[in-house]
Amino acid sequence: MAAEWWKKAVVYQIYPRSFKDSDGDGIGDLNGIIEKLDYLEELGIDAVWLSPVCKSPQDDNGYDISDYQDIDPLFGSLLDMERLIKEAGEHGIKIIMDLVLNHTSDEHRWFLEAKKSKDNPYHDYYVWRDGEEGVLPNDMRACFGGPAWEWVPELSQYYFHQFSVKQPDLNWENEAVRREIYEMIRWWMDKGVGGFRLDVIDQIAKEPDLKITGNGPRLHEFIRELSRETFQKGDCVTVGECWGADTERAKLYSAPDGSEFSMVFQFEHMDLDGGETFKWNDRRIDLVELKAVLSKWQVELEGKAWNSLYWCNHDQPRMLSRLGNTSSSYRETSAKMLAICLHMMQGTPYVYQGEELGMTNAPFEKLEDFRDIESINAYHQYVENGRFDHDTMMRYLRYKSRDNARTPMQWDDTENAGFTKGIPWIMVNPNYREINAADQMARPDSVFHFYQKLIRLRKEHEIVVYGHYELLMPDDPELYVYTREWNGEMLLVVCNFSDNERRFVFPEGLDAKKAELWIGNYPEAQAADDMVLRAYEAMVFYFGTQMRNRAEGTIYG
Ligand code: TEU
Repeated sequence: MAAEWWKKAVVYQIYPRSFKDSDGDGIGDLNGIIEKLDYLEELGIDAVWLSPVCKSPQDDNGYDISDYQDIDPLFGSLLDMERLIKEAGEHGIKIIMDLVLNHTSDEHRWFLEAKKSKDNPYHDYYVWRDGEEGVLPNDMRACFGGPAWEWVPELSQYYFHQFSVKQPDLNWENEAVRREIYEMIRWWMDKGVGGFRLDVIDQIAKEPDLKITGNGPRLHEFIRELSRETFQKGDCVTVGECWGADTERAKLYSAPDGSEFSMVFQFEHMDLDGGETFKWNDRRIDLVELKAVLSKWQVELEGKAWNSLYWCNHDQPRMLSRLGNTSSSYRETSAKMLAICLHMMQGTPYVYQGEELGMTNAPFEKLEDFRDIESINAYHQYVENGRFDHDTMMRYLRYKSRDNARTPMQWDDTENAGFTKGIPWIMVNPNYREINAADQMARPDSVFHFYQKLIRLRKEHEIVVYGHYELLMPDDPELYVYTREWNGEMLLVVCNFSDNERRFVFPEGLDAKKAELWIGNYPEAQAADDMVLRAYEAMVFYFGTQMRNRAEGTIYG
């Protein structure tokens, strides 16, 4: 396996509007991020993925870009961005930008031109269909509710949008669009950007007449051209957001020859509690299914592609509220357990802001507390068509809304969690008095220091980066146990996902006396051949000389 830098890296995701506000307008900004570079360096991360900061009317919090080559004044200026890239570099941190290439804002210059007439040179930058008012080209729906077609009376045409009406889809069939995009990316690369996260990139090769959005017929052709014309000219890390990726596709996206991306974000583990009403329910993820999915990705990609590892991002509720336990007795313990479980796997881990503090979902009370277009539209859709009553939908929103991830970063226990001196754009989670960075940085047993240690272990031991993964006890509904193996060394990772005490017997052939406890989430933990795991207990044991005989399936030391 080639030793690309990003295989050893840990990435931290920042949602800029919620990270740190430096100018008191209630919205986080680039200078706020610069203020916190010491914090990020202390955590030990190698790169920051910034959710979009380009110019945008903010209909979808920046995922609707109106100028790819400028910074939105809410966040600062191009000069601030250049300073961030430079100063982050001085802290050993690369900046990964978010490229939203499936669609632009309807306020992008290209779309404003495109709307002027059918023979405007920019018209064909977007996806249009002739039609009649009220008679839609087909019944495709947009991800944020409503039809995927919007009528433009001046042209007697509909344009296609997979997301909001303010996010018209770009027409990737048009070579001129692709060329402009490549040029823009190279411009950012020249500014010293270390990589890119590619928003819904598996939806660019759409074929609306065939009702195809994801995984379109020309998808990999487009991605290879994109990669060749841009990323391959530098040393970028690239991660594609691919809701439709299975392990077979991931092997194309993340092929070791570098012809597409470094890796992709897959969503199989995030979708395990989805269902007929999309994500709107209050189901819990089943551990046996979770283990099966994550293990499939670990095993099938080994040597053939590269995994990204994540529990949280700006589109997901907090994993601690989903799979862990947020009661005061177990919050930190279960946050650490989740961290161990993910960070000892093969792949590049992504830490979402606040995850390293054990931040939780927020106690939103009213619909007016929400800011997210998806959540608000879903409320109207499901309540107005009678599918759910108000209380049920509010319960689902509280559990699953994207806004759970978007409440401000909790820096300290002063007003607004130290996030802003102004009025925050979205409520601050009132638990900031207990959960905040200042407290955790001062406390050696905090979640923050636990993440710091896990990140350090990855840096110090190749087995964490490259070790071969194997799942043990696949059917156990409460324990997640796996091993990693590398050059005669072995790790045993044991996680109790339940609040029950659980007996755990060391796998045959592994001698507890030879186990070195690398890290655990309870004080006074100790290896024993037959042991009792406490609620949410998790441990990583290292064996210097243990080997598995693959052929016989036995372990010997
Ligand atoms: O997300 C892609 C996407 O499909 C989401 O809308 C997803 O369905 C939803 O978040 C699940 O709750 C990306 C961005 O990450 C997201 O923030 C944007 O809203 C979206 O693309 C449009 O650009």
